[in-house]
Amino acid sequence: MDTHKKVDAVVIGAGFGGIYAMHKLANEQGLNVIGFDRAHGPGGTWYWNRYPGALSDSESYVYQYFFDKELYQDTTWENNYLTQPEILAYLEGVVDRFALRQHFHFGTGITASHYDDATNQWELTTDSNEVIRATYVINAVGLLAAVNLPEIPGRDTFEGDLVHTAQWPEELDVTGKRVAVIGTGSTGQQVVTALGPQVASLGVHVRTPQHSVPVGLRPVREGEVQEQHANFEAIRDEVFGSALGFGIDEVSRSLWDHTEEQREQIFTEAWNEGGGFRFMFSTFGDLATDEEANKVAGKFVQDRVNEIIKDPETAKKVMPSGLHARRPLCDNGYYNTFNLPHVEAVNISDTPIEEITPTGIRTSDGTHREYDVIVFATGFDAVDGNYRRMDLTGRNGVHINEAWKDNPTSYLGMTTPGFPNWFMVLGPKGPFCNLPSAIEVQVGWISDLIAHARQNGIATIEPTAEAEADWSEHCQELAKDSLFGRVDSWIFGANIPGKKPSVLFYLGGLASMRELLAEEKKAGYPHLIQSSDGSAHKQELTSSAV
Ligand code: FAD
Ligand code: NA7
Repeated sequence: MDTHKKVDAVVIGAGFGGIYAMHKLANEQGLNVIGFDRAHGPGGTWYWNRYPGALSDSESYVYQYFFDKELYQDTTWENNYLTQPEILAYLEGVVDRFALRQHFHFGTGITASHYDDATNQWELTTDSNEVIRATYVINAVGLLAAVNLPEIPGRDTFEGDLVHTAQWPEELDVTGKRVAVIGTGSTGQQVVTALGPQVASLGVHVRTPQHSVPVGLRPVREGEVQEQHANFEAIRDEVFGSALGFGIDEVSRSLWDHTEEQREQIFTEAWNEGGGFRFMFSTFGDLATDEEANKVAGKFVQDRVNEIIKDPETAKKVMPSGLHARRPLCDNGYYNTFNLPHVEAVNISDTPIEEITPTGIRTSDGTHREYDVIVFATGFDAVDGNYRRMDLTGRNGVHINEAWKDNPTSYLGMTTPGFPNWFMVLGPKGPFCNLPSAIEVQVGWISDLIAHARQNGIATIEPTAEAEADWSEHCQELAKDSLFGRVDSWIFGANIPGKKPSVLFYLGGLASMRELLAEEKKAGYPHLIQSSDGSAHKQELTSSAV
């Protein structure tokens, strides 16, 4: 690549978001676009998360692109959920099908993005010090892609294999080894369940036990996929016309309008069918907002845990308590894994990890457990993490950390004032739902906006400060009713030491989001500053700064 190459647009990231953005801009609009990903191939989340047991928790028939009917109908799936290799193969196939590989530079990270006020262009620097100038930047950097590797004392002295689940080395074979897993969120539960039968011993380090229900993984029934293919339009309309996009019934009935027997029956049916979002949103409409109703659901899960885990002492160590208000989890036999004789639950809330030694982990009760492999299933610096990991400045050299010093924010989850022609896919305060569907909606909107700017001689486009403030307030307002904000999890940025918790999502649902976006577009983007010479926002900044 030439240094100081000039292109119309740069796409950062080659997951669901970056791939579709590239297709829209390069193929449909014919722009000159370069894409970058520090991964050595496409796939994003599904390139990186190769840990054993990695599985979608959106069902196969909705965890897809819907922009192309033939693509949907040419894709098949073996089970009702997708494994990591299947999703990776699918995304690689999409890249080839739409001839997108030629536009991407893999194995290349973007370390800096600076807006140049004089030229209204972005200057991006790669990790090999190449510089690219672009009119537009599309950040599809992932909302669960900035790895969180906690600095546990002694971490780097460990002489065995220490891996994060999102950086799982393909050659790592844990068969017959002594393995520790730290973290029991969605990922921890999947990796524990997969490794349990394979390893010599497994120490599961549990800090906050979470509620989990069965995923209900099963092979597709005969004719099921063909039927889904045939119903493409109906499925697409249901997904994009719903709040969550998960293809589940989103019920509004209250738990309190049902007898105890009815509740038990409804929960049992959902438990038997499987799926975390189904258990939370298809049983009763008030589990995410009514604390007492939520506790009833939580108690149902606790009762199942007590039934499944044979040793009561072990059950206690992994027993969820408190609100069932994190991202709803589902598993493929997680609780059952603790019945294996060589699997030990270590409650590190009672006895925190004191240090990692060259040969194992020492907890505060003085116990030292020896391990060959330590797996960090410790999650991500979610949503804004990857933005803050770049040296990123907008107008007048204002750094993203300064712009987002109170909280990471946006207008409509995609744009932010002072960062003209700069777009985020799944940025802060975007929809909380089945994410490929959110991505399709957002990328479509961004692409239309760029087309609008080009057709109308608009040099720069960015939201007004007022629009962003209103959007932020709206998101806060919607989040107020949700119990999810009352527990510490990545959904509210409350999983990283030192990170200030904040509202990171728009909880109004995908369908409402689509309506808002359509209105904004139809009205000619009234909340965006559209400038023919790039100067409009400077005036806006001056007046709002006073
Ligand atoms: P990603 O797929 O995360 O891709 C972002 C890419 O950007 C990465 O490859 C990264 O390397 C690259 N990148 C970031 N910064 C830079 C930089 N500075 N320079 C160069 N490259 C950069 N969502 C669901 O809706 N349903 C599910 O069932 C589901 N399961 C999940 C399971 C796991 C284990 C995880 C981790 C996430 C899951 N998700 C799920 C969320 C998932 O991340 C999204 O569904 C989707 O894959 C996000 O796509 P994306 O393109 O926005 O980001
Ligand atoms: P999560 O859901 O953030 O889970 C991370 C887990 O790691 C959780 O159990 C944490 O315990 C634990 N953790 C984090 N830091 C530490 C330290 N320092 N010590 C011990 N334990 C720690 O991440 P996942 O990858 O499982 O899932 C993220 C999303 O990806 C998921 O929702 C799906 O959408 C896919 P804690 O709860 O903080 O006590």
